[in-house]
Amino acid sequence: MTVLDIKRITLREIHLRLREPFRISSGVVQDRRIMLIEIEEKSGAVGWGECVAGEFPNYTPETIDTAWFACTQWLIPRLFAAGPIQPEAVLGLFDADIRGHNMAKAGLEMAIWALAAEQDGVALARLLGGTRSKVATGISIGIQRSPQALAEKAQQARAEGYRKIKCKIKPGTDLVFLEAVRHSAGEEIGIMADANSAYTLENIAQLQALDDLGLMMIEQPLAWDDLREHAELQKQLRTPICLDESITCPERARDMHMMGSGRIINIKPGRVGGLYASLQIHNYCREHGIPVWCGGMLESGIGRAHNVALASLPNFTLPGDISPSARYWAEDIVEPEWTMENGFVAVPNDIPGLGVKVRRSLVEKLTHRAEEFLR
Ligand code: OSB
Ligand code: MG
Repeated sequence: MTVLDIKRITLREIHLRLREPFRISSGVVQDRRIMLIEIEEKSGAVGWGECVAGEFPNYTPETIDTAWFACTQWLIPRLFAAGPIQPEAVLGLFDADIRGHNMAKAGLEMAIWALAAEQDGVALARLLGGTRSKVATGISIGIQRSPQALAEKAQQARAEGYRKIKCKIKPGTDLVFLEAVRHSAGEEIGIMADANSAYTLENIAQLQALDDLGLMMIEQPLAWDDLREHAELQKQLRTPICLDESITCPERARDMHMMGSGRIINIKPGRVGGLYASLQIHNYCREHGIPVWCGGMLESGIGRAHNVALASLPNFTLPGDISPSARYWAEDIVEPEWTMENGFVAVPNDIPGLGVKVRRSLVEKLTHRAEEFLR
């Protein structure tokens, strides 16, 4: 693998307004504050990454502000001190005595992967070992005002071709809401729920009541950092548990398997420290018969490019949260925008790097702060 000699890193914060507010059990977002990372090699080649941390620590402890701080204070200085580096080695470099801050680490690491693909003249998907030419797409629908409102959204998603419908739930907006979705979307399409840690073991009857809906899975019902109680719950639930928040590194994926805390993993590269850790989790799950799918964090077209590349790997056997650009943005920052056909997003296997061009002038226009680092 190519060794990269990094000369310049630029951090940018852009603001992108979602077409509609997105509500999960722990909070709501309308204006995304997104940190972009641009890395330039000695050769002049450039790679882009996106840090998926949100404005508030309601999903994991990180925020865009903690990530910015981690990048400027610890991670970029460490990268510059290390000299020429390969993408596979970046997370190891970062993890030595710098705990956590996975989304900050991932933003930089993923930009370096994109840079490596650019430098090698290969598609990022190919560089990662992707084998698909298109990836199946699911929609993630935020918590709605009423079961009817949710059912309408689900019905519309099915008509648009989505291959999976994920509904955000919390106690009080669960069973009746999901029943409405089942009725409006029909029996053929896979439906699942994502609780973002809104339940405890006290709610076990409420969760068992969902078993009869035949959901594909229920995502992260219990605490964001828990494995033990999820194992308790899985024993008493027919619906497979899929872990999201709890899987922060390959070791936690192994723990989930060993403890029986869940049967499916949602891999988000930002949450696990980047693409190298994502590959490790993917490989472990493949060896142990655990299906995985690629999660989303309301990314711009840059983060989406990384997710599409990752989801093209063979054990991503379930549809990912990889909606086309227009689902979230009036105007995306890449061209061409990401589109979906028949429920699939095409993998740009024949284009070197990310497979999309960053619209620099639009990025400049959306920028609220920027900081440049020269080596
Ligand atoms: O739990 O998967 C989640 C968005 C923000 C925070 C957490 C989650 C989500 C999503 C978005 O579900 C899915 C997408 O990007 O399409
Ligand atoms: Mg989730």
